[in-house]
Amino acid sequence: MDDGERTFQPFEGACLYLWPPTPAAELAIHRALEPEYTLRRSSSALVFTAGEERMRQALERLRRTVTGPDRERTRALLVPGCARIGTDAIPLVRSLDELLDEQDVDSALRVLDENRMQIHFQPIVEASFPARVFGWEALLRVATGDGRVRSPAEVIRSARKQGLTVRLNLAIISAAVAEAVRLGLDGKLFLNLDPAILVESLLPAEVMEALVLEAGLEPGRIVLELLETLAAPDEEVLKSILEPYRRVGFRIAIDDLGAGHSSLNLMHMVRPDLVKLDMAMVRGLDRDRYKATLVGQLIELAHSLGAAVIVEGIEEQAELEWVQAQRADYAQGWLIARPANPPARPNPSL
Ligand code: G
Ligand code: MN
Repeated sequence: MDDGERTFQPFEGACLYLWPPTPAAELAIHRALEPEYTLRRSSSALVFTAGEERMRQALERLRRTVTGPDRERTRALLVPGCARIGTDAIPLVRSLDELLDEQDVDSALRVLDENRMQIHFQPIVEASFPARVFGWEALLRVATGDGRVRSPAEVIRSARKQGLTVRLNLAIISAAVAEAVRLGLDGKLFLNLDPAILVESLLPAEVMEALVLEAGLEPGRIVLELLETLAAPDEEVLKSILEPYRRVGFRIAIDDLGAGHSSLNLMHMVRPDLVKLDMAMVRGLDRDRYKATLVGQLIELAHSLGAAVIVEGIEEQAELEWVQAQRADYAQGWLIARPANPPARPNPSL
């Protein structure tokens, strides 16, 4: 990935070389860029020259209109400063698909290299004493560079595509742990992990343990949130994957329970210490008897299996009251506090 650096140095002007594999792909590229942008033809390539802003717009048009095999099979080379192409350019030629990914603001590689990750924290409180903090969920936010902050979904997707899931997760966890220590946060620290990391054993328990200890945190304070999109292998395999993390003291939570299809199945495979009920389950349940019954039963079910229940996404007083009445253990949501850094303490009027 060393050569990646060169491609997104800020450039004054650049030349984009494209080698479409077929006349149809060539046509798609012409359609994407013309008439606003003019394409030249060099001996074998289509060439487009522009300043930084115009190049960004052109890439955006290509991103929107050139799709599928045309995008994967077109070779592309971006030459900052339009220097003459020599043999040193060979390793920089990639598919148009990869080039568009790399140049995207949400490219995981760019976000990492440009240090645009921020960690926000949202308190998880005791349901019946919302002023009492049980722990904090670390949430990744990405600075766009123009002062705004975005949710990380695109960056996470991009990391998967660019093969950077481990690097991104490691960076998030390290930053979250360091930031929690710097801010002197109390209670548990909830970390969202890409399920693939665990299933493929890409960040072994020993590595995570060392990382946490070196930052100055007790592993017993860490809760790993697993998404139910966990591509669950069979039960025995999953148990043996999770075992080492439990042995070093991490707790396991199932995140977003009720948002997908496999939740109950996952529940029995993971035997979580905590479950987080998805906000879709919670929204408006004080006005919907059917939903209320379902959630009430889920809370009871979790309890009888020995898991504590966190209800997520609480936005209204009535939702919190309902959740208290159902004896959920913990609560999280905008009503209590929004994710922020510096973190916001729970709303004292609850
Ligand atoms: O998948 P997971 O549950 O980890 O996602 C948590 C996301 O939900 C975060 O991005 C957080 O900002 C958001 N969030 C937290 N509390 C609330 C809430 O009360 N309402 C809504 N709509 N979103 C919330
Ligand atoms: Mn979560």
